[in-house]
Amino acid sequence: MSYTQDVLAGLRQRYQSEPEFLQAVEEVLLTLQPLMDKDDKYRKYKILERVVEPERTVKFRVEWVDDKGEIQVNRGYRIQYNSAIGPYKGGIRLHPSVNEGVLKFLGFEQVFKNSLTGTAIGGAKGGSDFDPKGKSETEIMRFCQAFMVQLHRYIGPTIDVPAGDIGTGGREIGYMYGAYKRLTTRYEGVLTGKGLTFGGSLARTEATGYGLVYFTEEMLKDRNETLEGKRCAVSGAGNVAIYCIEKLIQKGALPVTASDSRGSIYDPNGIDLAVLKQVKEVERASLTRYAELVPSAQYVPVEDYPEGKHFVWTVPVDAAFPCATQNELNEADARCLIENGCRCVAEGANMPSSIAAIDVFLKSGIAYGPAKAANAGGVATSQLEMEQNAGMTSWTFEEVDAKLHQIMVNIYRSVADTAVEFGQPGNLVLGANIAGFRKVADAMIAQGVI
Ligand code: NDP
Ligand code: 2IT
Repeated sequence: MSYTQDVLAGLRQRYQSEPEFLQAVEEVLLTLQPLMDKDDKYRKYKILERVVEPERTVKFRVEWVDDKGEIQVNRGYRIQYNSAIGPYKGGIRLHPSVNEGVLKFLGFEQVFKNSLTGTAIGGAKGGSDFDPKGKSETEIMRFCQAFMVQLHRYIGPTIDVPAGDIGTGGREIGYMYGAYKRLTTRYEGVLTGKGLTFGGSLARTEATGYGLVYFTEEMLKDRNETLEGKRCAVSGAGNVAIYCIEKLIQKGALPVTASDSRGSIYDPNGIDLAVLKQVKEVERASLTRYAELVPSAQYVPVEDYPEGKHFVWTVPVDAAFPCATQNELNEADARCLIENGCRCVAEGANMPSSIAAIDVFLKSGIAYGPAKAANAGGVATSQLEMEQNAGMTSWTFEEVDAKLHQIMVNIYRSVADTAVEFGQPGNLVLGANIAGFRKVADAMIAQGVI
């Protein structure tokens, strides 16, 4: 059995109850074999066995009091996955589906994504099964404070720097930052995605979506194409989706869909960004509200999705941008996209495509940008926020955006070149995994068995 298969077999036995984690590891390990074949040192130093295990997992109880005076209990986590190339860095997810396996998949991906940014940040992920939906402003605040009562002991600007993810945006980061400061009496860059009046970076809000589109432009450039005039399907209606849509519009493309957990909207005239922002960022309402405000939009509730498919991937488009959550694009969705003429898929969400869907994309020869490369602009700009905090300075929007753009160009180049180096030009999955892994693995070897 090959080294990668051998390690995978062991993991499948040990972590049967963590399907998302096994899926993320399988996707990475299967593409690493050519590197293992080239250099035996990774096997000699047992790098795969080591890199799949988090350096440390912190689990804690989060207790808080709701508006009715009732005590609520949630489970909190921080998975400090790998610090070989820098302090732990990664978001905090607040969603009822959060468990240790989900956060392990996210942390594992984060290690290689952060490596690809070309900056010195290790990988981590955290979160809680707290459901922000239907909670009042004061309940959100009390939860964030209670979460930080535990988390503050384990983080710091050179130790571990959390940020946002699903359910954690600027509001939640603000409350967590306030709690950290009160508990530690330290004013320091311990979180990213902060408000602009207390150390946040301009363009961090936009960064993941903008970076995704910059990456897509590079993929298309290599095929002598641009985004101009392209019809695009986008899923999600949160931070990543909104700023992906914004940048697509700026580039002359026509995003025609968005979705949330209850349904999707399709507007053949193009999504009205101002209305989408009003509904999602200001009113925090469902997309049914968007359909009320924009008569040309069709609203399709989840119950009416075609059997086994996600509605947005059934709309004929030139390019698709999954920006909601993991496993939101399956094999049938992938086939449907391609049959309808889609020639480009770039992932804003983490692990949105199933392994079978990825296979369909790779075999079809379309431009396919995997998450850990395509959505790395968010964490890369978080690192720029850390840099500004450390230098006690702040840069203009244009400066940060220009650095983000250059980082995405560099990521594309290194991923595409690595695919060529290993004899599989255009396979950006292999390129991203090998390029991300190699730097971390070599740093681990250099630092010894610790
Ligand atoms: P948000 O919470 O801002 O938005 C998430 C969106 O996805 C919402 O529209 C939400 O719908 C929808 N969604 C979430 N879970 C599900 C689900 N289980 N089924 C259907 N729809 C769902 O999160 P972000 O935009 O920040 O994150 C989106 C994705 O991008 C995630 O995979 C995240 O890990 C990834 N990502 C985020 C980065 C960041 O900087 N924020 C950076 C890189 C990747 P509803 O409103 O109904 O809940
Ligand atoms: O998945 C991700 O890259 C994020 N949620 C952003 C992490 C960060 O530290 O900015």
